[in-house]
Amino acid sequence: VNTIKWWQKSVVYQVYPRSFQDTNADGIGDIAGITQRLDYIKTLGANVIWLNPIYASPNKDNGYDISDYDSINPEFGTMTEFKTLLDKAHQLGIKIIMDLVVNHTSDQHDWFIESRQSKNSDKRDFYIWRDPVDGHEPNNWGSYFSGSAWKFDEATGQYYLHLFVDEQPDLNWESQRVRDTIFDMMNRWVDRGIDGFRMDVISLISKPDGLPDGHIADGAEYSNSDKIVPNGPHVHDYIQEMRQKVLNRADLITVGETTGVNVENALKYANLDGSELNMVFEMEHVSLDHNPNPALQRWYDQKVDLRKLKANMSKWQNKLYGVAWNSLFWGNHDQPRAVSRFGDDRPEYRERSAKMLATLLHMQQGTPYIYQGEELGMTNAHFDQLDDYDDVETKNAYHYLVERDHLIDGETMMRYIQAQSRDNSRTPMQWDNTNNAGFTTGKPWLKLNANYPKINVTESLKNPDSIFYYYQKLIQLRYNEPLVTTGKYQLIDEDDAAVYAYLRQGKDDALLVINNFTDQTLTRHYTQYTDQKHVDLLLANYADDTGETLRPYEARIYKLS
Ligand code: TEU
Ligand code: CA
Repeated sequence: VNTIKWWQKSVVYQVYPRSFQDTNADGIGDIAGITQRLDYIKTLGANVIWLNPIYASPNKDNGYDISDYDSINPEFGTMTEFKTLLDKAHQLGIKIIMDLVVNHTSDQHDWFIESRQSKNSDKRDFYIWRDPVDGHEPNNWGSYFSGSAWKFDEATGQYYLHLFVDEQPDLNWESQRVRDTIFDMMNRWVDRGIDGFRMDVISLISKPDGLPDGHIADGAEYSNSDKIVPNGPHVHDYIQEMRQKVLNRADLITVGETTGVNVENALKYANLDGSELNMVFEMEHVSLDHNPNPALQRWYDQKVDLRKLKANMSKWQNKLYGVAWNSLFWGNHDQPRAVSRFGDDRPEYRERSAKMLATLLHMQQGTPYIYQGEELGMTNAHFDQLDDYDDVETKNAYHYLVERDHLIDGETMMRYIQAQSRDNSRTPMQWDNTNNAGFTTGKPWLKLNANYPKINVTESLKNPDSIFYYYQKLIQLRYNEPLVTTGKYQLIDEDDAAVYAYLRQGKDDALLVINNFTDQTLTRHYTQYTDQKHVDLLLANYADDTGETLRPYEARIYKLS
């Protein structure tokens, strides 16, 4: 029997520093702003914060292109300010985990600058260089952000691999020197007192032997790297080595962002035997609503069929039970806003459906992650001009799919961008109804969502019935009710396309969680589970209990004993 670890009972709040709180009127959120708002996160009840990258970076991909792992990007502040943030968080009982981006660096990192100088450079093998094949790219891999994953470098007549933008060259993890350099860097962060790492695309660090071509979908120019690169032959060796050389030094929380991972891979990455990471971010449940045309990947605007979502989430709940651990999330800085995507952001349903989604997710087994503003029910940006978007993935996709390859017309693409763009979740945090929502007194780096006068922290804290306070209760329930952590998951009625109901079974008790995923009033009987039981309503998103009648987006948690 596994003993419960602190990170299994934790709730993580994700802060996207750029968009959280600006304190010096430059329109960019900063570290001092996070420190200022720690009390807010404490009030919500999360006990861990994950910070998106705050390291030195030319910002070709908002900090995911790092030019110096040991310094703080001046636009966010200084190392001293970071230490203050860490100390104050610790005083409040909040841990801080850092984003670790080591699949690639910035092309402005010293290592790459040196690497590209000559074929004999001391750092040449820090990156993945290949000769042209028949005058073009070494293979047909596409970048996650459109176009080829290879860039030709005139200076030495070779291509380098970049799975993301050109300015994000991939590191060569096959080199022991690269690995040790990274592990040393991680150790310096552990020494600075941080509490863990969220490891960016860690499933991509080991490339398949021989870098073989992938399949090219109809209409596409390059193969989808996500189908060929993830979970390479040495990835588990590398992570186990990291465990030995870094992670075992402290009681850290580690979460691997594992694009392209399935349950079988996750059993290794996130095994409870402690040999690799604590948990993963898997992408399956946030890919079910992607375009059926593989050439268009995420770009689409249809909602997921609830039966598919149930089948997928249930698979993860069941197969990891007792052997591995998962994280639970609806959104992050790469995903659209949860309430707009999985719920219903029309004014009459927004709050109810946001609470329903939270119930559905937070009562599952795993460690929940709340993305900033989710606890307010912040919605997609609904920008209608391409110019209002900043995200490189979005801009590149428009350029390639519409302008270059003519796979889709501009109007349709704008609809897809409104549904799927990463900027939907990157608009500044909505604190109050003053100018720019209290995020900045300057010009914000990205436009705010126009609904901030209504949807903001001040409003939420005034209203005892707000989404915020509902999240607060869910978090307390996780801390106080062991079944939330340990109960065995059991899906009820997989064919029900409107209601997502499940049990978390204990030895003599259980939780029954019921979620109406629609705007309809429905009738459902769960008496076979409640018969002969003492039934307690622990939490619900309507004030009264109408029994077998489920109102639009109604969510209930019962304790059966
Ligand atoms: O994202 C990795 C990733 O593969 C996807 O989530 C991707 O961003 C997109 O959603 C695919 O459609 C991580 C970071 O979270 C992201 O912000 C970075 O841009 C990326 O890695 C590169 O570092
Ligand atoms: Ca600032």
